[in-house]
Amino acid sequence: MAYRDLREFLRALESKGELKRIPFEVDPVLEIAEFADRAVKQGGPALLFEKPKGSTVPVLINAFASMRRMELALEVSSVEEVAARIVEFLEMRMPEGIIGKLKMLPKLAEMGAFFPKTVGKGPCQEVIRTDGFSLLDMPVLQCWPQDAGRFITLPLVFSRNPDTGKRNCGMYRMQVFDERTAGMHWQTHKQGAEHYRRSAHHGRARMDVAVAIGADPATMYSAILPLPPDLDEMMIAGFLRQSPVEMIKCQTCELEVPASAEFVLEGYVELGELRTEGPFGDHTGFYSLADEYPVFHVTCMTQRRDPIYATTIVGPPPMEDYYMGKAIERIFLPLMRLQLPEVRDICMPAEGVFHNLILVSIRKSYPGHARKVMHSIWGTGQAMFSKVIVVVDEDVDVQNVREVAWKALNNIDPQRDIEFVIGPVDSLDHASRLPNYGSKMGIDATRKWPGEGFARPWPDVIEMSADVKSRVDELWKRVAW
Ligand SMILES: Cc1cc2nc3c(=O)[nH]c(=O)nc-3n(C[C@H](O)[C@H](O)[C@H](O)COP(=O)(O)O)c2cc1C
Ligand SMILES: [Mn+2]
Repeated sequence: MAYRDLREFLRALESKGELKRIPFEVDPVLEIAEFADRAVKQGGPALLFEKPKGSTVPVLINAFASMRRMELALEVSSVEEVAARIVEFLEMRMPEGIIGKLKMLPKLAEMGAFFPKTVGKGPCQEVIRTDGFSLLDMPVLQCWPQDAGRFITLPLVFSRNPDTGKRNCGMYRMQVFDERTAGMHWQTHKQGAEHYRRSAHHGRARMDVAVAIGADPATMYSAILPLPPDLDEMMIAGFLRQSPVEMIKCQTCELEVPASAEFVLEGYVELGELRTEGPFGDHTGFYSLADEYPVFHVTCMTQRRDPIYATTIVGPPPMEDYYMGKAIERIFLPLMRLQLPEVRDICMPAEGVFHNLILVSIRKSYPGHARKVMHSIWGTGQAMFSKVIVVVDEDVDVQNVREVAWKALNNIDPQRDIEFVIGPVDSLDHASRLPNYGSKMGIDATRKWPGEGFARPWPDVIEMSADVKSRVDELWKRVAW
């Protein structure tokens, strides 16, 4: 049964021993972040701060910060189950004959259950304020010492594509500037930024934006998924939770938000109005530099009567977002394999902070195959940001970073096997020659073939023969260690 809202998820975490309540006062300025960092590094539970200094609203952090909690969030025993469900749908074809078609009906009905549903009433509007509210009514964290201020770190930012009318929901952090305005940190490649550009193109003065904070976990999680433009995150959230997301109309703008949200900020960005945002201690483990971003003006704040404030911190890995990203890696592998069936597995190690390193194993079938895979990854959605791609043969376990380092470093002739390309890079890359533009590197660490001009024999990896191993298994028992 899908969680109705954040608090149902919280109860599930608590019943599984995955939540710790902190009953004493802790400061949302830096102190909560230090608790969260230590907890995640020690494999600790989610934390609920019942008395954040200066606020009556409890703070939830690290709710997704382990594979176990990701599984609880998505109500699966392994995130691979989500991948398997996706494969099942992708393989679904209209069967022959009337009986076959009848058998399909339950599946199609299940699909209908994904589409979001509009409701007239919802807990997120138990309290509605168009005046007399402040963003600082929420216990918004300052995460790191050099941060420019307090940042809302888990917001679900809703906007509409003015060309197609399609909704988007992305997670873009928001720096609180004052009681009614915040920075809108949608990076240039993200859908919110594209809607902003399209709105400007249409000569509009303003673009409506609504932000939900805290909802059922599948809905929250859908905001970070690297989906194609115009694919509704709320539909995918419905697929993940196997129940429609209930959406409610905003009070002051033409957008809808999840009815179960804890807080909703309704408002707009003024086209052309920019303000300095950052620095912010980012998920690269470095501060992202201050830059110009649009300003979000809040016209109305709605909330539950007894809201919980959901947040996270990012910083030196691994942090909570590593686990959210690891689940993306697992869930999106079957989708990647639709386009690239030769891909056996992929791994984005924590130290690579997603965009810096992707390890890919392939079943190599023709000369230059590894390079084709690299270019395909650079040409696919947010995988375009991959700064370093290492392609290995299918007998290398990419989940084992030490094995990849050992085999890949043996297998390369650097001048021959490393390829540089120029193109878009992640906005958070602080080393690129220009913001958002720089070079990327592909390493072909597969065995080289004669068809690739490699005439020498290729050696085998050293391995003991099976019969000797089993004989020594017996003898081994006679050695007293
Ligand atoms: C905790 C967290 C914070 C994030 N903050 C930002 C951000 O400030 N700006 C941004 O562009 N992307 C941020 N992201 C990544 C986006 O949410 C992600 O790229 C998403 O797929 C964008 O959705 P879109 O394709 O609909 O724009 C963040 C992700 C997480 C998990
Ligand atoms: Mn999107």
